[in-house]
Formats: sequence, C-alpha cells, structure tokens
Amino acid sequence: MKFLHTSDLHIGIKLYDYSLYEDQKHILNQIVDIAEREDVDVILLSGDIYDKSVASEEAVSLLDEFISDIYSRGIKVCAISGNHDSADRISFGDRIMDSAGIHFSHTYDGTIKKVVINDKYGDVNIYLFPFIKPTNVRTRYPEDEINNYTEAVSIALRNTDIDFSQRNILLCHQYVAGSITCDSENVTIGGLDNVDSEVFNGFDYVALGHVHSPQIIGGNENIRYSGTPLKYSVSEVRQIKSVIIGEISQKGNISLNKVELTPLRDMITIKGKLSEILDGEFYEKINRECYINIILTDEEENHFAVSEIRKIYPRFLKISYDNTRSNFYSEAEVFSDSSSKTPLELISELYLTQNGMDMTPKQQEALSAMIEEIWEVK
Ligand SMILES: [Mn+2]
Repeated sequence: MKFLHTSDLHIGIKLYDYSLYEDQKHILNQIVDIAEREDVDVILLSGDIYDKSVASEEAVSLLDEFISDIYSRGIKVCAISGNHDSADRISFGDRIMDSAGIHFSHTYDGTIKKVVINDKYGDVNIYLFPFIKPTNVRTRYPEDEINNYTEAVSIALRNTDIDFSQRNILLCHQYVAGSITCDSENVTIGGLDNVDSEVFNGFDYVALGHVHSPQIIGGNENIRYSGTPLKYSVSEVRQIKSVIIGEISQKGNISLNKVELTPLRDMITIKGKLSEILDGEFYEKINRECYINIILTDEEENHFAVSEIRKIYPRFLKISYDNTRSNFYSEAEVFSDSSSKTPLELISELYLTQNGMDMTPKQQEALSAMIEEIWEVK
C-alpha cells in the first residue's frame, strides 16, 4: 500500500494580502500529478485543509476541484480537520463520500473514523483523528482524568479499538513535543498544547499536520510532519517544501521518501542598500515574479522605500533593516527567548517589572484560571 502524505494546505490563505489562489491551484495540481506518477493508493491530508473555518467560495471550489481530480485518477483520499478548519463543515457529506473512496473525518464524538485499505498483505487501517482540544475528549469520557493535550490524545486513542498486530496509520493534527515551529502557525506560548510522542507507540506511521516545517519527531522516522506545500511566512523562506511518499508492505516494513515541490512563484530574500536594489543592474538578475522579502542595510531608514520598491518588485512582502540599530536591539535582552516560558511566567515577569513586586498568591490563582480558560489547557 502506497500513500502520499501532505498537510496544512490552508486553502484560501493570503500572504501579506496577496491572494495565493494561482499558487495553490498550481501546487495542488502538482501533488495530484506526483500521486499518479508514484502510483499511490491514497493521499493523506493531515488537517488545516482550509485557512479559515468559514472558507471563501473560491477556496471551497478549489478544494472541490482538487478532490475531484484525485478521484478521477482512481486515487483515494483520507483527510482530517485541523485547528483552522471547522470540524463540522469538513465532515459535510462524509458518509456519502466514503463510498467513493473520499474519506473526511467526522467531528470528534468519542470515536475515530477508520478507513481500511486492502493489499496482498491484508488490511491497512487508517485512523482519521481530527484536531481536538482536551475539553472535546473530556465531554465524552468524563470519568477519565484529562489535564492536558497528551492525556486527551492518549485517552481518545485508548478508547479506539485498534488491532496493533495489523498495519495502522494515524492522521493527527497536534503539536508534538520537540517539534520546531515557524511564524505561520498559531503558537501557544509555553507549549501548553504539546503532545508527548509516546502516545503514538504502536502505529506503523503517524501522518502529522499542524507544524509547517517538514520534520521527523523524536528521531522516529515513522512519526512525521510533512510540512506545508507552500511557504506561508517569511520565516520559511529557506525551506524546500515537499510531500512524503510512503510504502508499507508487511507489518513493520515501511519505506519513506520526500518528493520536492516546485512552486509557481518562489519566496526569496534580497539584501542590500536601497539604492542598490532599485538599480537595474541588480534587479534584472532577480526573478521579480517571486514573493520577495527585503532586508535593507542602509543606516538611515527611508520612509519612501515602500513605494519605490513596489514599483520594481510587484510581490514584495516586507522590509526589515540590518544595520547598527537593528543589531543593537537584537543583541539586547528585550528579545530574550520567551518561547520556553509559560504564559503565567511571562505575565508574572511583566507584573514585577511594572509594579516592582510579585503578584500575590490570590492574583496568581486568578490568572492561572484565566489562562486555562483561554487556552483550554484543562
Ligand atoms: Mn496549519
């Protein structure tokens, strides 16, 4: 059984106000072509199908075209909803489409949809586990103690009838502890929504979505984020996007390969003085169809830079400066690493700075309750 794993399509997303419709159409066509060329049985879409829970008409019709194209080439689809999707809207018509080999997850109701694909070695079970918050699992299993995302995912899986002597693939859209994030995700400060990768023990392959950089988790080749098919933030400018092609024969025998994707328009960074990058000799060597991130090295910040740059680079994304001043600030402690601190620690530090004293235990308690409510950590 052969599969193609991708995730975080974010159909309908805008990049600094630029519509990516043409870019997404191009990359989705390419994914279907790769799937056909590699002769895969199924395409796995690990969540964040759309960018918005109420997707635009244009986004819906693009997904419709994509799915119909896959279907017409005799390939199956297994897809789950991510945190950007509406689980209910993604599940529309799922029971009817199942018979066509197009499988979408249903809203989490205490059960996880199982799709079986058969080959000469027997059954491969594919579990479509949509993005969940602990509260979604707690409502279904009130007797179980669920204090965090790890316990929520673990209890949801434990309440699923899985025969680990067979071959099993899991689609899941969560932050797995140890993953490296980039700017196009909604990161929860302090990693409150981290899931420990041990909850996935026993699966032959875990097709992850949520994190936008392709990566292997905890040194286990079989637990992977495919990453997005396109660069959705400047922090991804140096990445090469890809899809994963996997082939599973007997139990425990799986081979995985990356196939690189070629975007319609790439995202690149150019760096120099404003006068240089506005000079024909410089810009004629640049593919100005690209989405361009600009770093200016001028000591003086020029307020007319944007309008001048826009005339030459129609898809420029943003300007930042690399000069004595920016270097001074990046070395200063004001930008000390905040990602490893919990929201409570960060707010406590701010309180101390502003008030010259620590919060009282009562204040801390009230703040903790608010944090738990906002992030639904419990
Ligand atoms: Mn995403």
